[in-house]
Amino acid sequence: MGGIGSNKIAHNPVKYNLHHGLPAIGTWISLCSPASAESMARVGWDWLVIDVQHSPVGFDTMVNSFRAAQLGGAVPMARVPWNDIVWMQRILDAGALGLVIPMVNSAEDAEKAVANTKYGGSGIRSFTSGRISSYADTSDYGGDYTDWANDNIAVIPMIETVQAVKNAEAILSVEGVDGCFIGPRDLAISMGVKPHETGPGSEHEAMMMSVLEAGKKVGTAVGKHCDDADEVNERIAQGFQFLALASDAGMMIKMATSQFKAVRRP
Ligand code: 3PY
Ligand code: MG
Repeated sequence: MGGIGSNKIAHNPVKYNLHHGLPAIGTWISLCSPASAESMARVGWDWLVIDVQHSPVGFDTMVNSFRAAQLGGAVPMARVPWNDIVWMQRILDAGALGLVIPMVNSAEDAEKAVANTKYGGSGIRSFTSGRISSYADTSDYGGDYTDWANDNIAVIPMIETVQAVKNAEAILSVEGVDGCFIGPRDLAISMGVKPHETGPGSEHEAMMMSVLEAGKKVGTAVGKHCDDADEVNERIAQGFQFLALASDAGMMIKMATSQFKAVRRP
């Protein structure tokens, strides 16, 4: 058993961090490019989320992006399009070691997200020896993959509506939820506030902090999407753990824009 790129993955380091009070920091892959995933992974992020909800990524490209992330040493994860067994099962069989599930608004939604991800018991995932099972156990027909998957695949519901914030403690108390991820923009939309009405001192910020408090109370990790490294550092200090720093597309455009503006034409 070894690291994320080896033949046998000992354990999922993202899940380990979330359960041991440590941060797990990554970025979003929205460019629909395995080359981007591979290069980003080699930067050193703990994980990469392939955004299957909001990028136009195709299924084959998503699978190759998982491979590329793993090759570069980052835990391959996906934001699934919806809390839906059809999508979640296929994306797990394709090799995601963690799922970020949008718009989880209640404990019932969270229970469904967990069930969609797990085998046996209250789980409804169906088995085949997919590509990732051989990284858990190389014996015939998946070996102990089902137990390994139940133990190691991270389940991270998104809290991104007013209703979800109100239900945060219940959502974060559901067995099998490894952490939550706040979607600040959808939360703002749900609150009916504009971007300039968010930030320090705002009701929007207070809502996000109340989710963090709920997480601390029940002992479940909380995360959020951040704009830049300064925010990631600030959020770590506050106690957030699962932190996304922007996206490959966002960082490319930001850097390209600043470089383009810096060029002096004769
Ligand atoms: C949001 O801000 O709504 C998000 O989903 C960020 O990932
Ligand atoms: Mg969102």
